[in-house]
Amino acid sequence: MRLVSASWALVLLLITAGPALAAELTFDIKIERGRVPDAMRLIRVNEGDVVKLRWTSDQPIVLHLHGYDIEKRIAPGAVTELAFTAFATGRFPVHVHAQGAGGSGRAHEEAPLATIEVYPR
Ligand SMILES: [Cu+2]
Repeated sequence: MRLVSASWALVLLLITAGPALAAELTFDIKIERGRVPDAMRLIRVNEGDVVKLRWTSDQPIVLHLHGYDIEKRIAPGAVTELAFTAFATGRFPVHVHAQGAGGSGRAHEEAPLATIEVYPR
């Protein structure tokens, strides 16, 4: 009588070297008079990264991250975090939405405040 060798199981053992570990990335972004410093206008991350955008602004402003469709109201004097997992690749503009009457305004014709680029892993 022979036992079915367990070695077959070992032969079939797959070592799944998964994709490189996703990073957790934090960006501090300062808005002054509705603008972001040039050095912070393009934010590059990789697919799967956990991205935390920590905004401050000298005036009240509503931001909209397109694609991920996240809207955040930024009040002066406090840090507002906009966090997301970068599951979708591509270029995603951050727009300023008009405040007050009408809710989400149509500010999309203007250049984006910043752009998030998510690269495939
Ligand atoms: Cu928008």
